[in-house]
Amino acid sequence: MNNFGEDFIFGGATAAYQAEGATKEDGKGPCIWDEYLEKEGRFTGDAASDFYHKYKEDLQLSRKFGVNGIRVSIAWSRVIPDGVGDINPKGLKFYSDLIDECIENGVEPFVTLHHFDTPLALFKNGDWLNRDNIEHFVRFAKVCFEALGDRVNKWITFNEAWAVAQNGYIIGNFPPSVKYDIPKAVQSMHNMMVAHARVVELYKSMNLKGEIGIVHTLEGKYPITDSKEDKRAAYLDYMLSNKFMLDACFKGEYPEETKDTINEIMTKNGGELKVYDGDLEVLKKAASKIDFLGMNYYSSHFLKGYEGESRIHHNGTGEKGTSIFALKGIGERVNNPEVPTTDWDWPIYPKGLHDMLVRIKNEYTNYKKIYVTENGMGYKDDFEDGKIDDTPRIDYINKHLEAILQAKSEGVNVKGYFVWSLMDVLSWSNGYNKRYGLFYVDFKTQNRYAKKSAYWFKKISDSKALVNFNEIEY
Ligand code: BGP
Repeated sequence: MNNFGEDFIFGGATAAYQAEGATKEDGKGPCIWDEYLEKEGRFTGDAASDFYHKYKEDLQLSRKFGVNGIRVSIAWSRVIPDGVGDINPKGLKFYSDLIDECIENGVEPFVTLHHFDTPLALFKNGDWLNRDNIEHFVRFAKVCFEALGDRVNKWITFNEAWAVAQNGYIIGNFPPSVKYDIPKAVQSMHNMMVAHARVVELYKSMNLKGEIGIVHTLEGKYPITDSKEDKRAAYLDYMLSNKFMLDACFKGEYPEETKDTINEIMTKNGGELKVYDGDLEVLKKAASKIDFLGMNYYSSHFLKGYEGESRIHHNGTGEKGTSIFALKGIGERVNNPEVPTTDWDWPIYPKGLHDMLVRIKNEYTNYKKIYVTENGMGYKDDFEDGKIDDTPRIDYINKHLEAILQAKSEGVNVKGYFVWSLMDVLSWSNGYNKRYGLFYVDFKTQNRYAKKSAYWFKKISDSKALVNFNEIEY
């Protein structure tokens, strides 16, 4: 199969905090990242890619380069500055204008409600470990549905609950910078799954014309050898990072095997999962109503059995080969010499995308459709007089698109692909030198320049099929 289909979305993804800038403008309240990045002192999100002021230009560029879908997220603290109180009309107006501009340019908006940026006060209250925040989130969602639900047809509750949990409580490279606390990570994931389910319920009760789903980051987990220990490590990592949440969203329960395995991991790490009265009923109802799965895919991991204490070094600078990742009670992620990696040590493994898509189709037979909502390659682009030849990125995306076509030919219903990112944006734990965009952003002037990948992407979008990138004139 070489054709993606007439209605396939060829999109570009962004997120509010990474793109908008204007962190203190027009009544926006603070989110946790303002305080966290200031304390860290390496870079800030104050200007980011200035999408708040330049979104029209970005959407015109999208149209010009065949990008017919965009992921944007709504900054909760732009709409409700302290997360719980008064609504900020200027915040809502910004998103309303943005949506109108998307529609005018023929770029379908996929709108995420939570992309890592919990309002500061609620974050300090415990973020997703505080169950009261579920209610506040449902109210925020209602405000957004009421204001934009007439025009937005694709809603996403959460972006990557696993990243929120893993980075905040296990790796410690996201606020609140806790390390190795697997029990907190699992509890916050469960609470987010309940919040997700409540918002799905709410949306369906409002009889709006659109669809609602969730975005998970789904990384393949492969044993590095055929040994029993390595296979077990891959299995445990898969359970914790992928299956726990997929079961919550698409089965509406934690089947015995998932429950037992998660409990085993929790016990080894000195904790216990608390499932509150009514949680499972809420999950069950939403599982029958969810319209799509958004899947972010960058990488897969190769696992080795590991019996020691947790040990992690996060490579947040692009110094190749510096990563360490071993988790107590699970396993160790190791280098596979046959698989290339990015400068940030992310294995480049398109087969993992294919395998995961097929696995979803086989294990969650009630899934309706999948959008690959993020995929792309972090790269230190060279800017040569406005020319950015990013052939390695093109090669990366091309291979992942091939994997999607392969999965489609095996019957997986994939309806769209979003490059992370539309233009260069802030990278949460790396700053501005880890670029992903189809459009280069000069962060001093905020000028945009189309990279070679943008020209190639246009050809694909126009023909709805893969094209040879060696033939792209640039
Ligand atoms: C995903 C996030 C995005 C984006 C991307 C790239 O997890 O949803 O927001 O940041 O990863 O990650 P990074 O910027 O760390 O390279």
